[in-house]
Amino acid sequence: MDPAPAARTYDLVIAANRLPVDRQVLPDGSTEWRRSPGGLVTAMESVMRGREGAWVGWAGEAGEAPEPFDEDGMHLVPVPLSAPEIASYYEGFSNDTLWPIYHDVIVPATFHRGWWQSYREVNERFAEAICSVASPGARVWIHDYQLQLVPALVRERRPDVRIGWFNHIPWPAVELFAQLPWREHLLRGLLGADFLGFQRTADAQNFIRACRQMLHLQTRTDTVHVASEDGAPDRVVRAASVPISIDTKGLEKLAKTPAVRARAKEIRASLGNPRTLLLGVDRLDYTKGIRHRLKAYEELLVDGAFSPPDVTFIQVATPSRERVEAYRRLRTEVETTVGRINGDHGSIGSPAIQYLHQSYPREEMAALFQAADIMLVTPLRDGMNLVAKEYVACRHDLGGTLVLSEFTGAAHELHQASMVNPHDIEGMKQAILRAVDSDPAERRRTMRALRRRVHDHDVQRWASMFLESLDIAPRRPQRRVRRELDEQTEGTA
Ligand code: GDG
Repeated sequence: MDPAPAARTYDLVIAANRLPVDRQVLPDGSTEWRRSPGGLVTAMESVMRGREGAWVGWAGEAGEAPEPFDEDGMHLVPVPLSAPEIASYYEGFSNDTLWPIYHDVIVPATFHRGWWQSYREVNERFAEAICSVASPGARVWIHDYQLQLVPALVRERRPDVRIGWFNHIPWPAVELFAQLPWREHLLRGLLGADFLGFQRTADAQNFIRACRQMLHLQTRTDTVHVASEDGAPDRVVRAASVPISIDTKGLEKLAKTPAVRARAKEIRASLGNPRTLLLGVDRLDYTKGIRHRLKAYEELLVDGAFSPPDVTFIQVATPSRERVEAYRRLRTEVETTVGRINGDHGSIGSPAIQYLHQSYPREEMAALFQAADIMLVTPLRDGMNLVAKEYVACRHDLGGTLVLSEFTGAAHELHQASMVNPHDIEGMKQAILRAVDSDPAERRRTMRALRRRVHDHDVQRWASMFLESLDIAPRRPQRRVRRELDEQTEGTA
């Protein structure tokens, strides 16, 4: 860790709820920062290479934040969060108010005015931190639903910078968004940006519709016209889809290593070399459709369609948001169901389902993907779902079948997957049975087509497309557009 000069500024500033590092305690009690392995970090590495970049985010621990520091060519600016703020801004407003609303209210959203107050305060703090490190005319790229007020807060302070925001999760239908008591504030916060990126065109369109219906702003296909309030010129904000992806080459390289290949074989052997191995990999989140998937699997066992050890199922459910009540309830439900399935259908040495409430290194995930014949990705709603793309990237052998929910962003790209509606349990059972009996030549053809898509559209391409869209986004209404808007106004007056 190198101390950084205090007043340095940067041409590219990334802001996300979390910094891309975790503090590790070493055996001698000292601590060091380690780069976290997520896709966002990899994507940003590729855009930051050769550039001077800063990253603003929470360091992951309550209380005072460490001083800014340089790590692997990136300037990291920790934003402090107190323990009550973690409960109100992060677990509360972000994960118990916004998350359910933006995911079709699969569970009811909780509204607390105190949480909103805290969300505003933390967003202010992020905006301050961004402005302190942004060079004149810098590009500022803000990530996700935790920071929706930041674009306008940065613009107020720094009209010279270009501001982009990317939403990793869906944008809900207007009727659902309308439930939020603070809906206008959130829209106004985002409209401080020049460019807003979404996973799907439908998400961008939902946002534009919300601006039209709730703020009565004029909109065109993919732009919102923001009229000036204080004599400043009118602005135009563009909202469009830029679907995120994975570091395809990096993951494929890992999946091809002898160690990962050997581990994939070992996993299958340890399960008694089943004819068919099913796999689910998710954060333990109610949006991921884990309960629906288990129901389909259990019914197939009850029907006698197959039985272990001939067919078996590994479900990795990475611990997530364990202090939020809806997540605790989900864990109890999933674990009760897994217990029942194993009790009814397992035998000594061959459980019907291997349930793992743990997180694993990347190598182990790549081995699991390679070992699995059928990958079950069945969310009820998901912005993209990177697991689906990761499975495809790891199948350099062209083996395996991807069963994919139509309610994921990934379904809009991975057309050749076996599509399912997770609410239709019967349909899901049929899709699993078709995958079990599928023709190997057809499977290879399908996997080849899926792999082409994931190769051509990787995370590096996503990041450069986002920044390009930010650079070319129109800031002012073009004359022709302005004339048309004026005509529309006259027409409606
Ligand atoms: C949000 C949106 C959107 C999971 N367990 C382990 C592990 N993982 C990795 C997966 C994958 C990532 O975590 C999860 O990404 P997803 O896309 O599946 O889902 P969210 O966490 O909900 O992410 C989502 C995404 O943002 C990006 O924009 O796609 O829609 O909800 O990469 O592999 N990785 C390791 N060990 C684990 O145990 N190493």
